[in-house]
Amino acid sequence: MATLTETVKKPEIRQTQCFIGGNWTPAASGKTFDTINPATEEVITQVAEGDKKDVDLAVKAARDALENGPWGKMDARERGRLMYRLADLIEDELDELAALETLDNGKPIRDSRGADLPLTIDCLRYYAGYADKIHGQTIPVRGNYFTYTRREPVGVAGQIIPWNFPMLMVAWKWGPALAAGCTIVMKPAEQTPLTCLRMGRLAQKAGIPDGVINIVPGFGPTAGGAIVKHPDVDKVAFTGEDATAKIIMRDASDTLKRLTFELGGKSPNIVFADADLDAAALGAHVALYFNQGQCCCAGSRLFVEDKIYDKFVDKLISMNETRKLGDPLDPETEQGPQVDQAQFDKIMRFVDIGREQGAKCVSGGKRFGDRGFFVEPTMFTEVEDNMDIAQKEIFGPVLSVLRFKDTDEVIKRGNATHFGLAAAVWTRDVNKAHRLAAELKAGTVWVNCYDVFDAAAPFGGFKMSGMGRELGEKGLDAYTESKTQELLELRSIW
Ligand code: TXE
Repeated sequence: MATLTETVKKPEIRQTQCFIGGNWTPAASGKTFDTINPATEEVITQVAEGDKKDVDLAVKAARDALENGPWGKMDARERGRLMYRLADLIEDELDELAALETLDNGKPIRDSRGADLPLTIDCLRYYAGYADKIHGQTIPVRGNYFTYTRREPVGVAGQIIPWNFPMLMVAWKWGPALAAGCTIVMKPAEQTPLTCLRMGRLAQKAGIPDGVINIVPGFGPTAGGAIVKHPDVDKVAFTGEDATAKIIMRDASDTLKRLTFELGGKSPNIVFADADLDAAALGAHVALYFNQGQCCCAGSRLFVEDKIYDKFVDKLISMNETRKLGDPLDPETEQGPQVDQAQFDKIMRFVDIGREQGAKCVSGGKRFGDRGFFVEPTMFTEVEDNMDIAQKEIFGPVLSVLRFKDTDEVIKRGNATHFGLAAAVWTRDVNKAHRLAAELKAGTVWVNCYDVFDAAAPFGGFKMSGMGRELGEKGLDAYTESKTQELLELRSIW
């Protein structure tokens, strides 16, 4: 990988204000909040702290852009063209945006350059291509009627996103919303507002009309809550914790908003003795430790078949020992800090609980260094199903390794969770692979691979891991209303 230039190491911070109706404005209250570099614990900059007043203005701008601006009348293909242009502008600034993402979030630059940015661009291009392919149907009803459906934009979409993949989450939300012709009020996570705001600027440069995209940085209960409760927001798309989704569901009930949720997980990653064990070990390592363990689909319950358990655990320990932690802007770094103090504290509490409940910590278990929110890659063996570290989402680099003996048993145990986001199975036996893929209750099941994402493949959760799907053609459903139009066929009367 090429060495980063000094400019990229210190990306310029250009947008820190609310983006409403095409204008960059301070919060109405005049308040700001600090955004922190998690690798150094230093303040990067202050960002406008939007709340209800700013959300009200943003919703008004979004409604106006939908009903009175050029967006509502624009040819679908032209909408797509503007989205392609946005993707191109992001690509032009790839290195700088990747550095900004790393600065604000702490993820290694090799990941922001190699994964977050390319996936962001790809997602926007995928949905740009969909803008003029959102079709209705003609339907042969009884009687002399010509009946057809049209898919209209759902309207003003409120979008609330987390901090673990800040730019990518913007693309997952903007892509289908813009393709469908909606307008947007987005709230980025308070930990990582910078790249979302920069994308607002690039959208403006791409020619996306004023008011189509509005961004209100701020906190959950205030700015987020105001979006959820606003009577003129038609739909809310949320990614984050299941506990927050429950609040959102209650807050949205008065206005009966359309809701889509992408929430947490405790995904089973199942390794059979007949698998390619080197590939499975690398897969298990990446499945959990990628992005500092801050992935909703992290393979956090690793089930390993009894007869290979010890050998497999040894392979995992040696990978943890050589994992390179440190400055996330160093292209060699594989693991950066957790996003903030709260996440760091939550993870360290789980490490204590794991020990107290009798699991064996065989790797890591401590803070790394004395500055920044770094946690050593940590692994527990002899984990039992009822322990907290096997039940709850830790969202950090803490792997729980469980032992199993046979297929029926592991399917049952794999499904014994209220989550159902992802699952994986490693085996050379094609029958076993198909059986597990069918019987594991999860939105995505990977076979002999993990974390394979593509804008074309729907993603989302069973059970308490979510509602609805993002990505793929399915991802458009949440942003369209189906309208049935019926016309009496006059010629049949004549
Ligand atoms: O999540 P929140 P947090 C999980 C993970 C993590 C835990 C807590 O286990 O440890 O959640 O993280 C906004 N009304 N995931 O506290 O609070 C908030 O401002 C409206 C899994 O960061 O759910 C932010 O923009 N909005 C996950 C967004 O919701 C509200 C990714 C997510 O924050 C709100 C992140 C409210 N009342 C965390 N309260 C995944 N599925 O990928 C908060 N928000």
